[in-house]
Amino acid sequence: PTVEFGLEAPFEIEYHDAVGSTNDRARELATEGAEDVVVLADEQTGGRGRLEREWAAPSGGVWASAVLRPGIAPLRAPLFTLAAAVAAARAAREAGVDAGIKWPNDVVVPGDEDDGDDTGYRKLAGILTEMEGETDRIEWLVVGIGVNANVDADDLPAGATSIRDEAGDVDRRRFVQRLLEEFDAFRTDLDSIVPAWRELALTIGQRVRVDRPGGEVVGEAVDVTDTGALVVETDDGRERERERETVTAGDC
Ligand code: BT5
Repeated sequence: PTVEFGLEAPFEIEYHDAVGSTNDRARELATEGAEDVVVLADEQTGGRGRLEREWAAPSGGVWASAVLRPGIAPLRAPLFTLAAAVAAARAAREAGVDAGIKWPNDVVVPGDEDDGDDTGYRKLAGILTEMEGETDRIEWLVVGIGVNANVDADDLPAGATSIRDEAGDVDRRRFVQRLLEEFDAFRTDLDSIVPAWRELALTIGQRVRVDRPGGEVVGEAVDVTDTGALVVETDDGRERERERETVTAGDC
């Protein structure tokens, strides 16, 4: 079911009232050769986060997955995750929400420590990027963007918030338009992604503990590299770069 969305961005929209996971449907389309298609659903019954976590996706949210064929090296794929986070944060800010970005992929709203996670951030949106291809070039990329739009935070896991709770309901069609137009603009200007990300980043200058399969890094987040890696100045004074990955990214 293709829906006309009045988009300026060149995406075709496949809309579902309900689907297991828009990323799974997008992966199917990607393996069939699709390009520049966005799978959009009102509700997901099997929404996925990273590392096989569950993503709550009740009716009223914006659950979207874009199929792209950017022909870039896998190392640059994380830029698309940052671009999606910036696009989601900007669209949320236009809707009146005080949204920022917590590295690597969380769109959050600052709050009290007893409300959100241990930094007080409440999570508004998350990104799940998946890809397939050779070691030197990506065949396809699926960028999944989940925004808690017109849903009650009470229906989400603890530490989550929604546009409804922060600022009242949005026109979802308009929101998706803004989101995809912002996202699309980054595709032709990859160099503009990290500067735009930095403007919204809440992580830089903060103490972080990054857990990842290779071990833990504790220190102060000082920068993000041009491939989207977080640079942490560790307590023993050394600087280390923690590369962002797609499905197996670290947490901080
Ligand atoms: C993410 O994972 O943040 C990526 C989420 C991507 C969701 C989109 S929706 C469209 C597309 N289709 C999919 O199936 N997925 C993508 P991660 O950083 O692993 O965070 C997951 C954790 O966030 C969970 O373990 C919960 O603690 C929490 N969580 C689950 N649902 C949430 C929600 N709706 N809002 C805020 N936090 C949530």
